[in-house]
Amino acid sequence: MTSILVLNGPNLNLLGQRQPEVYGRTTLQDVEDMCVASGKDAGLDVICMQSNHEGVMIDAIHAAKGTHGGIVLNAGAYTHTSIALRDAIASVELPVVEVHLSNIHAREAFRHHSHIAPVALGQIAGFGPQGYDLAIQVLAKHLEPKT
Ligand code: DHK
Repeated sequence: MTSILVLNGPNLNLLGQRQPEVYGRTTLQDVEDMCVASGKDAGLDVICMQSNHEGVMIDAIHAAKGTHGGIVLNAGAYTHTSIALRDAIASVELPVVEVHLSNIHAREAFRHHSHIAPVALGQIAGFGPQGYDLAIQVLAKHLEPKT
């Protein structure tokens, strides 16, 4: 079965406790369990990982090449700052769906720009944890063998 990586970045380990009015009350464990279940429905094995460290995330993206068919990525604040993460995604040439729980375009101006978006298949923002489910469905469709 094809596998995909669901990679969450800095501060997302605090989901459920962190600014619940912005990020909701769902914990990261809940999100990851939901991703595994969505993957199963879509015929994908889902491997979840979270890191607060940019370099660890870059290593995970490199390691995904040859291991996973694609990546669902919530890079947290690195979305807005990290050219290194963008370069890692461009280097591995894997389909990446960018996810944000909150609608980054309706928040502070510094959150409106994403370094990830130009190298991603697309971006899903503002739908809370459901965004991960949508991203997995998009990736599953994208990874379907073309006949
Ligand atoms: C999560 C973060 O940690 C923020 O830094 C981003 C994103 C938005 C989210 O909505 O999931 O700006």
